[in-house]
Amino acid sequence: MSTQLMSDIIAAINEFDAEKVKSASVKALEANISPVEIIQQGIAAGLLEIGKKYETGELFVTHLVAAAEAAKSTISEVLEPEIRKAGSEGVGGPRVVLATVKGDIHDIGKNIVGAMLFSAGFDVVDIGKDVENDFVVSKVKELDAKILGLSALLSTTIPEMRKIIELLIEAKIRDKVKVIVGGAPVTEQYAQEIGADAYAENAAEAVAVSRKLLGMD
Ligand code: B1M
Repeated sequence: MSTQLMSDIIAAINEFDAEKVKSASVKALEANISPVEIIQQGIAAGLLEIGKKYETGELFVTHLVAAAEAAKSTISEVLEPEIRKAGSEGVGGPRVVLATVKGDIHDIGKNIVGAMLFSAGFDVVDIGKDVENDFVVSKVKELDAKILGLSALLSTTIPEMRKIIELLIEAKIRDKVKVIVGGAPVTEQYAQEIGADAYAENAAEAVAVSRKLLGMD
């Protein structure tokens, strides 16, 4: 049942059919599959297939856009509200500044990370995608953030993460904030290389490492 529903979502993403993605996701929720599982096993898996077809030249950027739109509407209208509803709504929790780095407009993963952190009680300030490095640092300072979460999906944009960490050092606030990095091309090793505090492979891990870094467990 659950495998069939996930296959339906993957197929709907590959058909760029937003209504089908939505109805299959609602069915999956009704079958007690968690919104996070629906995103990971269904929607993200479908997008991964689209990405592979783009890489081999079978699909074009317009297809990436169409698949992303089909995914985004279901996530924002159906699944994110479920994730947020289940949690403690970020009231009074440690503040997190979240951004997709400069030059990068991929924000589906970042938004899921934000919803999960919010649901886990963090006070999430999402400053968007394609964000200038100086702006990231100024927001961390202004909001006295305890965590800075950086997302990047392009191998050409991950170097911005290192630059942001350097700017935090220059601004003398590196010791005041924990930096967590994530996104498909980012690895544990890269996180260490650039002096980040942690790497998280997915949204659930972002919550776990944030809690760990702040000594909340
Ligand atoms: Co783009 N794109 N894209 N794209 N796109 C990829 C990333 C790509 C891998 C596709 C491919 O070739 N196979 C490839 C990058 C290759 C590379 O650099 N290694 C690529 C490319 C090349 C491009 C363009 C350059 C195409 C072009 O214009 N020629 C262009 C770049 C635009 C730009 O940013 N400047 C581009 C554009 C786009 C769209 C705008 C059309 C659209 C994004 C829409 C949007 O986000 N609003 C898009 C999409 C949809 C994709 C794919 C197909 C799907 C990405 C996605 O949303 N996945 C992607 C293929 C792939 O990922 N393999 C691809 C689902 C999402 C839930 O997963 O974002 O990985 P993800 O997030 C996960 C984890 O990574 C992690 O947790 C999330 C949830 O579990 N995570 C974090 C993410 N951030 C985190 C932060 C954390 C912790 C965990 O802590 C802070």
